[in-house]
Amino acid sequence: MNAAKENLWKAFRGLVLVWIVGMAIGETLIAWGINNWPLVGSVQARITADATTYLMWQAVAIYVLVGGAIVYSAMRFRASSASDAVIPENQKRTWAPFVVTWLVLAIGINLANTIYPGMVGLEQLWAIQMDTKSPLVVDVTAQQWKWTFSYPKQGVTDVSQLVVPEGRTIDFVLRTKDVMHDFWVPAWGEKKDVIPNEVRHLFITPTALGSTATNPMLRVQCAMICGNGHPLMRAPVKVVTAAKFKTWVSNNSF
Ligand SMILES: [Cu+2]
Repeated sequence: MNAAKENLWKAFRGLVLVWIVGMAIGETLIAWGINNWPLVGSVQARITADATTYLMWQAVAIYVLVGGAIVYSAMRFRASSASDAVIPENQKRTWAPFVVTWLVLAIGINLANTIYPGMVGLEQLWAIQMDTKSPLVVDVTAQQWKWTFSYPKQGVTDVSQLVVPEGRTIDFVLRTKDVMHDFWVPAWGEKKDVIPNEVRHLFITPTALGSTATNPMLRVQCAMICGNGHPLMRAPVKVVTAAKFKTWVSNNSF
């Protein structure tokens, strides 16, 4: 092997080492972040959290590779004097195999991500919606700057607290009296814009018991700037057992 090739191998091994060390640090941080995820409180949130996690693992690997190559090259191939600054002939040409590999990899990764978690995840979310035989219907009315909830089948109307049972899919029927708002319970993973003159649906299957008092991730929060009172446009949430929900419906208290 000639000296130039030898040097290239050395550089390549160095970069691989940088990548491994960078990955170890980055992926450890990600793992720590996942263990401290605020609250995954619905079937749907599990799906979106898994997708986010998968993309984060991947993003760290690519970021460390690209960032590592730049920093590593800048240090290893630094010109130490003015005479060294003459660019060698072979560095003025594009190395076709590299460009082709890079393009194919980039296209491949993007395509793969479109399929998983993209299409697979959407399919899972839609399947829950399609498979639900008798969802609990909750009418949600947004207005500047408050939320009101009604349960048409239970005969509960205009309550300011959202009470839902655990483990049952809920069909939130979203309407607004004025401007655009956005229905969002952070722990449930999904959110949906509420648009004037439209009736929109969001299907959620809560899996975590709790309330706003014990975990602020369980609250309704408007997620679309809608005027002065927007940051305070929230409503308390209570996720209870099916039995407790029944009691609440008949007594309007627990
Ligand atoms: Cu708002």
